[in-house]
Amino acid sequence: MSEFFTTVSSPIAYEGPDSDNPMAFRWYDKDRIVMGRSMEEQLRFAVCYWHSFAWNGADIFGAGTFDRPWTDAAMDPMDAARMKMDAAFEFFAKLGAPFYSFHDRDIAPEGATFAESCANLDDMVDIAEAKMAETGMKLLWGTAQAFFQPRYAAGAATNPNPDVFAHAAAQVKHCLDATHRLGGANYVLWGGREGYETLVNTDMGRELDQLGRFLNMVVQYKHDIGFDGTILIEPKALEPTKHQYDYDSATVYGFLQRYGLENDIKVNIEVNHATLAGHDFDHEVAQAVTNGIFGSVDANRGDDRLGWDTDQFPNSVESMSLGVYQILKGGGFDTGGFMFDTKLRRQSLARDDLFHGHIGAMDTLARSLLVAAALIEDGELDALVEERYAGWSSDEGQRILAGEVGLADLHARVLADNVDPAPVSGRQEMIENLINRTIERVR
Ligand code: XLS
Ligand code: NI
Ligand code: NI
Repeated sequence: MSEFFTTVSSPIAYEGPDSDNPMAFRWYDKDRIVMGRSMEEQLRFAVCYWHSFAWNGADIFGAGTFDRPWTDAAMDPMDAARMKMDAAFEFFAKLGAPFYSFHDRDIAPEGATFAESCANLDDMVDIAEAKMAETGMKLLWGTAQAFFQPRYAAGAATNPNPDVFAHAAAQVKHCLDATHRLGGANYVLWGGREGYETLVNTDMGRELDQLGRFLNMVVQYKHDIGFDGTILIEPKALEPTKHQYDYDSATVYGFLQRYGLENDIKVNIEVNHATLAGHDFDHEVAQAVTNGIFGSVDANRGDDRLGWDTDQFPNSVESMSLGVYQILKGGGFDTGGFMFDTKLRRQSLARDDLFHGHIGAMDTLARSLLVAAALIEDGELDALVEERYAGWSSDEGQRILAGEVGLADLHARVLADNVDPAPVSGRQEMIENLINRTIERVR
Protein backbone atom coordinates (compact mmCIF):
# COMPACT_ATOMS: atom_id res chain seq x y z
CA MET A 1 0.00 0.00 0.00
CA SER A 2 1.12 3.54 -0.55
CA GLU A 3 2.04 5.63 2.44
CA PHE A 4 -0.91 6.40 4.73
CA PHE A 5 0.50 8.86 7.27
CA THR A 6 1.85 11.18 4.59
CA THR A 7 2.43 14.24 6.80
CA VAL A 8 4.96 12.40 8.96
CA SER A 9 7.98 11.29 6.99
CA SER A 10 10.79 10.29 9.32
CA PRO A 11 10.84 8.52 12.70
CA ILE A 12 9.91 10.93 15.48
CA ALA A 13 13.13 12.32 16.94
CA TYR A 14 14.09 13.41 20.44
CA GLU A 15 14.72 17.16 20.50
CA GLY A 16 14.79 17.95 24.23
CA PRO A 17 12.53 19.91 26.63
CA ASP A 18 13.10 23.25 24.89
CA SER A 19 11.82 22.06 21.53
CA ASP A 20 8.60 23.61 20.20
CA ASN A 21 8.24 21.00 17.47
CA PRO A 22 4.93 19.18 18.08
CA MET A 23 6.22 16.19 16.07
CA ALA A 24 9.27 15.63 18.30
CA PHE A 25 9.86 14.04 21.70
CA ARG A 26 10.78 16.47 24.44
CA TRP A 27 11.41 13.87 27.17
CA TYR A 28 11.50 10.42 25.58
CA ASP A 29 15.17 9.97 24.73
CA LYS A 30 15.19 6.22 24.17
CA ASP A 31 18.91 5.65 24.72
CA ARG A 32 19.23 7.77 27.86
CA ILE A 33 20.16 5.61 30.85
CA VAL A 34 17.84 5.91 33.83
CA MET A 35 18.58 3.73 36.85
CA GLY A 36 20.76 1.35 34.90
CA ARG A 37 18.54 0.78 31.87
CA SER A 38 17.77 2.81 28.78
CA MET A 39 14.48 4.69 28.73
CA GLU A 40 13.38 2.32 25.98
CA GLU A 41 14.00 -0.67 28.26
CA GLN A 42 12.47 0.94 31.34
CA LEU A 43 9.28 2.06 29.63
CA ARG A 44 8.76 -0.65 27.00
CA PHE A 45 6.09 1.32 25.11
CA ALA A 46 3.49 -0.49 23.06
CA VAL A 47 0.83 0.77 20.64
CA CYS A 48 -2.56 -0.95 20.57
CA TYR A 49 -4.03 -2.17 17.34
CA TRP A 50 -7.70 -1.95 18.28
CA HIS A 51 -8.49 1.67 19.21
CA SER A 52 -5.75 3.01 16.93
CA PHE A 53 -6.57 1.08 13.75
CA ALA A 54 -9.65 -1.14 14.11
CA TRP A 55 -11.95 1.61 15.43
CA ASN A 56 -13.47 4.16 13.09
CA GLY A 57 -14.57 6.67 15.72
CA ALA A 58 -18.17 5.43 16.02
CA ASP A 59 -19.80 5.70 19.45
CA ILE A 60 -23.24 4.55 20.63
CA PHE A 61 -24.78 7.80 19.38
CA GLY A 62 -22.98 8.33 16.13
CA ALA A 63 -21.20 6.98 13.08
CA GLY A 64 -17.47 6.74 12.54
CA THR A 65 -15.61 10.00 12.10
CA PHE A 66 -12.06 8.79 11.38
CA ASP A 67 -10.33 8.44 8.08
CA ARG A 68 -9.67 4.67 8.21
CA PRO A 69 -10.44 3.40 4.69
CA TRP A 70 -10.07 -0.27 5.69
CA THR A 71 -13.11 -0.03 7.97
CA ASP A 72 -15.32 0.38 4.88
CA ALA A 73 -17.82 -2.53 5.07
CA ALA A 74 -17.80 -2.81 1.27
CA MET A 75 -14.18 -4.02 1.24
CA ASP A 76 -13.23 -7.69 1.21
CA PRO A 77 -12.44 -8.36 4.89
CA MET A 78 -9.00 -9.89 4.24
CA ASP A 79 -8.03 -7.07 1.84
CA ALA A 80 -9.11 -4.65 4.55
CA ALA A 81 -7.04 -6.54 7.16
CA ARG A 82 -3.94 -6.34 4.96
CA MET A 83 -4.45 -2.63 4.28
CA LYS A 84 -4.93 -2.00 7.99
CA MET A 85 -1.75 -3.90 8.82
CA ASP A 86 0.26 -1.87 6.30
CA ALA A 87 -0.92 1.36 7.92
CA ALA A 88 -0.36 0.02 11.44
CA PHE A 89 3.25 -0.99 10.80
CA GLU A 90 3.91 2.28 8.99
CA PHE A 91 2.70 4.08 12.11
CA PHE A 92 4.72 1.86 14.48
CA ALA A 93 7.92 2.43 12.52
CA LYS A 94 7.42 6.19 12.31
CA LEU A 95 6.52 6.59 15.98
CA GLY A 96 9.41 4.56 17.37
CA ALA A 97 7.63 2.65 20.16
CA PRO A 98 9.27 -0.81 20.26
CA PHE A 99 6.15 -2.93 20.88
CA TYR A 100 2.53 -3.37 19.80
CA SER A 101 -0.44 -5.42 21.05
CA PHE A 102 -3.50 -6.94 19.37
CA HIS A 103 -6.69 -8.94 19.80
CA ASP A 104 -6.96 -11.80 17.32
CA ARG A 105 -9.99 -10.16 15.69
CA ASP A 106 -8.20 -6.79 15.31
CA ILE A 107 -5.65 -8.22 12.92
CA ALA A 108 -7.84 -10.80 11.17
CA PRO A 109 -11.59 -10.92 10.57
CA GLU A 110 -13.84 -13.59 12.02
CA GLY A 111 -14.78 -16.05 9.27
CA ALA A 112 -18.03 -17.90 8.54
CA THR A 113 -16.75 -20.90 10.53
CA PHE A 114 -14.23 -21.30 13.33
CA ALA A 115 -11.89 -23.02 10.84
CA GLU A 116 -12.06 -19.99 8.57
CA SER A 117 -11.39 -17.63 11.51
CA CYS A 118 -8.28 -19.67 12.35
CA ALA A 119 -7.09 -19.62 8.74
CA ASN A 120 -7.61 -15.85 8.53
CA LEU A 121 -5.59 -15.35 11.69
CA ASP A 122 -2.80 -17.62 10.47
CA ASP A 123 -2.57 -15.69 7.19
CA MET A 124 -2.34 -12.36 8.99
CA VAL A 125 0.23 -13.72 11.46
CA ASP A 126 2.41 -14.65 8.45
CA ILE A 127 2.28 -11.04 7.32
CA ALA A 128 2.83 -9.68 10.82
CA GLU A 129 5.86 -11.93 11.24
CA ALA A 130 7.43 -10.59 8.05
CA LYS A 131 6.67 -6.98 9.00
CA MET A 132 8.13 -7.47 12.47
CA ALA A 133 11.34 -8.83 10.95
CA GLU A 134 11.47 -5.88 8.57
CA THR A 135 10.78 -3.13 11.14
CA GLY A 136 12.21 -4.66 14.33
CA MET A 137 8.82 -4.26 16.05
CA LYS A 138 8.11 -6.65 18.93
CA LEU A 139 4.85 -7.96 20.34
CA LEU A 140 4.15 -6.95 23.95
CA TRP A 141 1.06 -9.11 24.11
CA GLY A 142 -1.68 -10.82 22.21
CA THR A 143 -5.19 -11.44 23.48
CA ALA A 144 -8.40 -13.08 22.28
CA GLN A 145 -11.44 -10.91 21.66
CA ALA A 146 -13.98 -13.07 23.51
CA PHE A 147 -16.58 -10.41 24.25
CA PHE A 148 -17.73 -8.80 20.98
CA GLN A 149 -19.57 -11.65 19.29
CA PRO A 150 -23.22 -12.19 20.41
CA ARG A 151 -22.24 -15.76 21.43
CA TYR A 152 -20.31 -14.19 24.31
CA ALA A 153 -23.15 -12.00 25.59
CA ALA A 154 -23.42 -14.05 28.80
CA GLY A 155 -19.66 -14.36 29.19
CA ALA A 156 -16.95 -16.60 27.72
CA ALA A 157 -15.47 -18.84 30.45
CA THR A 158 -18.32 -17.87 32.82
CA ASN A 159 -21.08 -18.65 30.32
CA PRO A 160 -23.95 -20.90 31.49
CA ASN A 161 -23.42 -22.94 28.30
CA PRO A 162 -20.31 -25.19 28.18
CA ASP A 163 -20.22 -24.93 24.38
CA VAL A 164 -19.49 -21.23 24.71
CA PHE A 165 -16.74 -22.08 27.22
CA ALA A 166 -15.39 -24.55 24.63
CA HIS A 167 -15.49 -21.94 21.88
CA ALA A 168 -13.63 -19.43 24.03
CA ALA A 169 -11.06 -22.09 24.98
CA ALA A 170 -10.50 -22.92 21.31
CA GLN A 171 -10.13 -19.25 20.46
CA VAL A 172 -7.65 -18.61 23.28
CA LYS A 173 -5.63 -21.69 22.28
CA HIS A 174 -5.31 -20.43 18.73
CA CYS A 175 -4.48 -16.89 19.83
CA LEU A 176 -1.89 -18.13 22.35
CA ASP A 177 -0.29 -20.13 19.51
CA ALA A 178 -0.19 -16.98 17.37
CA THR A 179 1.27 -14.92 20.23
CA HIS A 180 3.89 -17.59 20.84
CA ARG A 181 4.82 -17.70 17.17
CA LEU A 182 5.29 -13.93 17.11
CA GLY A 183 7.52 -14.04 20.20
CA GLY A 184 4.98 -12.23 22.41
CA ALA A 185 6.37 -11.17 25.78
CA ASN A 186 3.01 -11.72 27.49
CA TYR A 187 -0.49 -13.04 26.86
CA VAL A 188 -3.41 -11.02 28.29
CA LEU A 189 -6.85 -12.09 29.44
CA TRP A 190 -9.17 -9.21 30.13
CA GLY A 191 -12.41 -10.65 31.48
CA GLY A 192 -14.52 -8.88 28.86
CA ARG A 193 -17.91 -10.20 29.91
CA GLU A 194 -16.76 -12.36 32.82
CA GLY A 195 -19.18 -10.89 35.30
CA TYR A 196 -22.92 -10.49 35.61
CA GLU A 197 -25.82 -8.06 35.40
CA THR A 198 -28.06 -9.52 38.08
CA LEU A 199 -27.98 -12.39 40.57
CA VAL A 200 -31.58 -13.34 39.78
CA ASN A 201 -30.29 -15.38 36.83
CA THR A 202 -26.69 -15.99 37.90
CA ASP A 203 -24.93 -18.72 39.86
CA MET A 204 -21.83 -16.89 41.03
CA GLY A 205 -20.13 -19.91 42.59
CA ARG A 206 -20.32 -21.91 39.39
CA GLU A 207 -19.10 -19.02 37.28
CA LEU A 208 -16.03 -18.48 39.47
CA ASP A 209 -15.21 -22.19 39.33
CA GLN A 210 -15.55 -22.12 35.54
CA LEU A 211 -13.20 -19.13 35.32
CA GLY A 212 -10.71 -20.83 37.65
CA ARG A 213 -10.79 -23.95 35.48
CA PHE A 214 -10.42 -21.93 32.28
CA LEU A 215 -7.35 -20.11 33.55
CA ASN A 216 -5.78 -23.36 34.75
CA MET A 217 -6.23 -24.69 31.21
CA VAL A 218 -4.51 -21.60 29.80
CA VAL A 219 -1.54 -22.02 32.16
CA GLN A 220 -1.31 -25.74 31.37
CA TYR A 221 -1.31 -25.06 27.64
CA LYS A 222 1.28 -22.33 27.97
CA HIS A 223 3.64 -24.90 29.50
CA ASP A 224 2.68 -27.53 26.89
CA ILE A 225 3.82 -25.32 24.03
CA GLY A 226 6.79 -23.80 25.87
CA PHE A 227 5.50 -20.23 25.78
CA ASP A 228 7.74 -18.39 28.22
CA GLY A 229 5.85 -15.09 28.22
CA THR A 230 3.75 -14.07 31.22
CA ILE A 231 0.03 -14.76 31.45
CA LEU A 232 -1.70 -11.59 32.62
CA ILE A 233 -5.22 -10.88 33.88
CA GLU A 234 -6.41 -7.31 33.35
CA PRO A 235 -8.60 -6.30 36.31
CA LYS A 236 -11.60 -4.03 35.68
CA ALA A 237 -14.31 -3.12 38.14
CA LEU A 238 -17.26 -2.72 35.79
CA GLU A 239 -18.15 -2.23 32.13
CA PRO A 240 -19.43 -3.97 30.13
CA THR A 241 -21.05 -5.99 32.93
CA LYS A 242 -22.29 -4.34 36.10
CA HIS A 243 -20.16 -6.62 38.31
CA GLN A 244 -16.87 -7.81 36.76
CA TYR A 245 -15.25 -10.71 38.61
CA ASP A 246 -11.72 -9.30 38.13
CA TYR A 247 -12.59 -6.14 40.08
CA ASP A 248 -9.09 -4.95 41.03
CA SER A 249 -5.60 -6.26 41.85
CA ALA A 250 -6.52 -7.38 45.35
CA THR A 251 -9.62 -9.25 44.15
CA VAL A 252 -7.63 -10.93 41.40
CA TYR A 253 -4.94 -11.98 43.88
CA GLY A 254 -7.54 -13.65 46.11
CA PHE A 255 -9.03 -15.39 43.08
CA LEU A 256 -5.62 -16.61 41.89
CA GLN A 257 -4.84 -18.01 45.33
CA ARG A 258 -8.17 -19.78 45.52
CA TYR A 259 -7.56 -21.55 42.21
CA GLY A 260 -3.84 -22.22 42.75
CA LEU A 261 -2.70 -19.75 40.09
CA GLU A 262 -0.83 -17.10 42.09
CA ASN A 263 2.57 -18.23 40.84
CA ASP A 264 1.55 -18.48 37.19
CA ILE A 265 -0.54 -15.40 36.48
CA LYS A 266 0.18 -11.72 37.05
CA VAL A 267 -1.85 -8.58 36.42
CA ASN A 268 -2.00 -6.02 33.66
CA ILE A 269 -3.10 -2.87 35.45
CA GLU A 270 -5.01 -0.27 33.46
CA VAL A 271 -4.80 3.25 34.83
CA ASN A 272 -8.45 4.01 34.23
CA HIS A 273 -9.62 0.62 35.48
CA ALA A 274 -8.01 1.65 38.78
CA THR A 275 -10.11 4.83 38.70
CA LEU A 276 -13.26 2.81 37.97
CA ALA A 277 -12.51 0.61 40.99
CA GLY A 278 -12.27 3.72 43.17
CA HIS A 279 -8.47 3.48 43.48
CA ASP A 280 -5.49 5.53 42.45
CA PHE A 281 -3.21 3.99 39.84
CA ASP A 282 -0.27 3.86 42.27
CA HIS A 283 -2.44 1.94 44.75
CA GLU A 284 -3.12 -0.77 42.17
CA VAL A 285 0.58 -1.03 41.31
CA ALA A 286 1.61 -1.18 44.98
CA GLN A 287 -1.04 -3.81 45.70
CA ALA A 288 0.21 -5.99 42.84
CA VAL A 289 3.90 -5.49 43.70
CA THR A 290 3.19 -6.39 47.32
CA ASN A 291 1.53 -9.64 46.27
CA GLY A 292 4.19 -10.48 43.69
CA ILE A 293 1.79 -10.28 40.75
CA PHE A 294 2.75 -7.01 39.07
CA GLY A 295 3.08 -7.60 35.33
CA SER A 296 2.26 -4.81 32.91
CA VAL A 297 0.31 -1.56 32.49
CA ASP A 298 -2.33 -0.21 30.13
CA ALA A 299 -1.45 3.47 30.45
CA ASN A 300 -4.74 5.02 29.34
CA ARG A 301 -6.43 7.32 31.82
CA GLY A 302 -10.08 8.08 32.49
CA ASP A 303 -11.94 11.24 33.31
CA ASP A 304 -12.61 12.08 36.95
CA ARG A 305 -16.26 12.80 36.30
CA LEU A 306 -17.16 10.14 33.74
CA GLY A 307 -17.83 6.69 35.11
CA TRP A 308 -16.71 4.70 32.08
CA ASP A 309 -13.55 3.71 30.25
CA THR A 310 -12.71 6.86 28.28
CA ASP A 311 -9.27 5.49 27.33
CA GLN A 312 -7.54 8.86 27.07
CA PHE A 313 -3.84 9.36 26.52
CA PRO A 314 -2.01 10.00 29.81
CA ASN A 315 -1.02 13.65 30.13
CA SER A 316 -0.41 14.26 33.82
CA VAL A 317 3.17 13.94 35.05
CA GLU A 318 1.94 14.64 38.58
CA SER A 319 -0.26 11.57 38.72
CA MET A 320 1.79 9.17 36.56
CA SER A 321 5.02 9.85 38.49
CA LEU A 322 3.54 8.26 41.60
CA GLY A 323 2.65 5.09 39.69
CA VAL A 324 6.04 4.91 37.98
CA TYR A 325 7.64 5.40 41.39
CA GLN A 326 5.85 2.28 42.69
CA ILE A 327 6.86 0.35 39.56
CA LEU A 328 10.53 1.28 39.96
CA LYS A 329 10.44 0.51 43.69
CA GLY A 330 9.13 -2.92 42.72
CA GLY A 331 12.11 -3.47 40.40
CA GLY A 332 10.65 -2.12 37.15
CA PHE A 333 9.12 -4.05 34.29
CA ASP A 334 10.15 -7.60 33.58
CA THR A 335 8.14 -8.87 30.60
CA GLY A 336 5.56 -6.06 30.86
CA GLY A 337 5.57 -2.50 29.59
CA PHE A 338 3.44 0.60 29.14
CA MET A 339 0.80 -0.22 26.56
CA PHE A 340 -1.35 2.55 25.14
CA ASP A 341 -4.86 1.13 25.25
CA THR A 342 -5.78 4.67 24.20
CA LYS A 343 -8.41 6.19 21.99
CA LEU A 344 -8.33 9.50 20.23
CA ARG A 345 -11.31 11.70 20.95
CA ARG A 346 -13.93 11.31 18.24
CA GLN A 347 -13.27 14.80 16.86
CA SER A 348 -9.53 14.16 16.54
CA LEU A 349 -9.95 13.03 13.00
CA ALA A 350 -6.77 14.15 11.26
CA ARG A 351 -4.54 11.17 10.45
CA ASP A 352 -1.60 12.64 12.33
CA ASP A 353 -3.64 13.13 15.54
CA LEU A 354 -2.61 9.55 16.31
CA PHE A 355 1.00 10.78 16.48
CA HIS A 356 0.16 13.72 18.72
CA GLY A 357 -1.66 11.43 21.18
CA HIS A 358 1.22 8.96 21.40
CA ILE A 359 4.00 11.56 21.49
CA GLY A 360 2.37 13.36 24.41
CA ALA A 361 1.77 10.11 26.27
CA MET A 362 5.33 8.86 25.75
CA ASP A 363 6.75 12.20 26.89
CA THR A 364 4.48 12.21 29.96
CA LEU A 365 5.72 8.77 30.98
CA ALA A 366 9.35 9.50 30.16
CA ARG A 367 9.26 12.59 32.34
CA SER A 368 7.44 10.63 35.06
CA LEU A 369 10.24 8.07 34.88
CA LEU A 370 12.82 10.81 35.48
CA VAL A 371 10.81 12.12 38.44
CA ALA A 372 10.41 8.64 39.95
CA ALA A 373 14.11 7.85 39.46
CA ALA A 374 15.12 11.17 41.03
CA LEU A 375 12.90 10.49 44.05
CA ILE A 376 14.53 7.09 44.52
CA GLU A 377 18.09 8.26 43.87
CA ASP A 378 17.76 11.25 46.22
CA GLY A 379 16.64 8.88 48.95
CA GLU A 380 14.84 11.58 50.93
CA LEU A 381 11.40 10.08 50.48
CA ASP A 382 12.61 6.60 51.38
CA ALA A 383 14.37 7.93 54.47
CA LEU A 384 11.17 9.64 55.65
CA VAL A 385 9.16 6.45 55.25
CA GLU A 386 11.90 4.36 56.88
CA GLU A 387 11.95 6.71 59.83
CA ARG A 388 8.19 6.46 60.17
CA TYR A 389 8.40 2.69 60.68
CA ALA A 390 11.71 2.67 62.58
CA GLY A 391 10.04 1.35 65.73
CA TRP A 392 9.37 -1.96 64.02
CA SER A 393 13.11 -2.61 63.87
CA SER A 394 13.27 -2.60 67.65
CA ASP A 395 13.45 -5.90 69.56
CA GLU A 396 9.84 -5.58 70.58
CA GLY A 397 8.66 -4.85 67.03
CA GLN A 398 10.57 -7.83 65.69
CA ARG A 399 9.22 -10.14 68.40
CA ILE A 400 5.64 -9.13 67.56
CA LEU A 401 6.15 -9.83 63.87
CA ALA A 402 7.91 -13.13 64.54
CA GLY A 403 4.89 -14.36 66.49
CA GLU A 404 6.76 -14.51 69.79
CA VAL A 405 4.26 -12.42 71.72
CA GLY A 406 0.48 -12.52 71.77
CA LEU A 407 -2.40 -10.35 72.92
CA ALA A 408 -1.99 -11.28 76.58
CA ASP A 409 1.74 -10.41 76.55
CA LEU A 410 1.04 -7.03 75.03
CA HIS A 411 -1.78 -6.46 77.47
CA ALA A 412 0.59 -7.15 80.35
CA ARG A 413 3.28 -4.83 78.99
CA VAL A 414 0.93 -1.93 78.20
CA LEU A 415 -0.55 -2.32 81.66
CA ALA A 416 2.78 -2.49 83.47
CA ASP A 417 4.51 0.38 81.61
CA ASN A 418 1.37 2.40 80.89
CA VAL A 419 2.40 2.51 77.21
CA ASP A 420 0.89 5.72 75.82
CA PRO A 421 2.67 6.79 72.63
CA ALA A 422 2.30 10.35 71.37
CA PRO A 423 1.14 10.68 67.73
CA VAL A 424 3.73 11.97 65.26
CA SER A 425 3.31 13.98 62.05
CA GLY A 426 2.80 12.01 58.84
CA ARG A 427 4.39 14.93 56.95
CA GLN A 428 2.04 14.57 53.98
CA GLU A 429 2.17 18.18 52.80
CA MET A 430 5.92 18.35 53.24
CA ILE A 431 6.33 15.21 51.15
CA GLU A 432 3.92 16.44 48.47
CA ASN A 433 6.03 19.60 48.22
CA LEU A 434 9.15 17.48 47.90
CA ILE A 435 7.54 15.63 44.98
CA ASN A 436 6.52 18.88 43.30
CA ARG A 437 10.05 20.26 43.68
CA THR A 438 11.36 17.10 42.06
CA ILE A 439 8.94 17.50 39.14
CA GLU A 440 10.13 21.11 38.68
CA ARG A 441 13.77 20.17 38.82
CA VAL A 442 14.21 17.10 36.61
CA ARG A 443 15.72 17.64 33.20
C1 XLS B 1 -11.14 -2.88 28.14
C2 XLS B 1 -9.80 -3.38 28.18
C3 XLS B 1 -9.32 -4.05 26.90
C4 XLS B 1 -8.13 -4.90 27.15
C5 XLS B 1 -7.80 -5.87 26.08
O1 XLS B 1 -11.55 -2.08 28.96
O2 XLS B 1 -8.94 -2.35 28.57
O3 XLS B 1 -9.07 -3.09 25.92
O4 XLS B 1 -6.99 -4.14 27.41
O5 XLS B 1 -8.82 -6.78 25.86
NI1 NI C 1 -6.84 -2.46 28.58
NI1 NI D 1 -10.00 -0.64 29.48
